[in-house]
Amino acid sequence: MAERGRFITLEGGEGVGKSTNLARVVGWLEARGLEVVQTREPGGTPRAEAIRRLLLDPDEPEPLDDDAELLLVFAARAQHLARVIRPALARGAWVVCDRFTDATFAYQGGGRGIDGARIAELEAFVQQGLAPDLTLLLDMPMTAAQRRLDRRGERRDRFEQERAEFFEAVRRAYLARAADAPQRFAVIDAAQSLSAVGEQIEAVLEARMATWQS
Ligand code: Z5A
Repeated sequence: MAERGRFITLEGGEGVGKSTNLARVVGWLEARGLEVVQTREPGGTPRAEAIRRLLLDPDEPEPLDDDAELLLVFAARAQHLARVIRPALARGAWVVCDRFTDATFAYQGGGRGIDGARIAELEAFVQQGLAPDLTLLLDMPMTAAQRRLDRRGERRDRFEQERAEFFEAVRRAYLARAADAPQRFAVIDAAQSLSAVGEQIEAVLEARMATWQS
């Protein structure tokens, strides 16, 4: 086994199956005797979860300024890193996180149109060089993912109420990031059946584990 904990993130648009497959990743790692911390962004600590509620609340009538949204995302991340992610990695645990900074580049960058260089400045300030070891990008056409969410029937949060163009821009931004960092990213075809998606993910984990152990 690797000597230090690894940091794995799951990314992608709404309804692509991040939460569903996160459980599979955690189970796969735990079956190999690893201590795994399962977490999510925005959130992962009580204060960061409070910021998540501010970000997602669809009922707050006051519009949220794009820069304020960006800073709230990074405030939650700073708390999450300090209280959960860094301590876990330091003691050798593996961290599996539902979304991280690639979501900021996709949603606040691609979706809202904030300059990527400004996001990168905050990334450097908050993360001090810490980055995921592996990012599983679950990719599929947004219309099909929306149908999954429609079937689930839950109330839409503030992001989920955005227009189709917003989600197309988010998807393009994710794919551009994956193309820029092919060593870190694995792009998963999330339109396939649950078992086929799971098999793709396990194949990636097998291959990465072999690299990390060598
Ligand atoms: N956000 C941001 O703007 N900036 C940031 O930096 C960060 C986040 C970190 C909350 O994220 C919001 O925060 C998010 C971006 C913003 N925007 N939104 N909305 P979130 O991760 O909590 O929200 P989400 O993406 O909407 O989660 P989700 O709707 O739960 O999607 P999911 O986790 O990818 O999907 P799922 O729950 O696993 O699956 C959805 C349904 O499809 C469910 O009924 C499954 O049973 C079903 N499913 C899953 N896989 C399959 C397959 N393969 N076939 C058939 N059905 C399937």
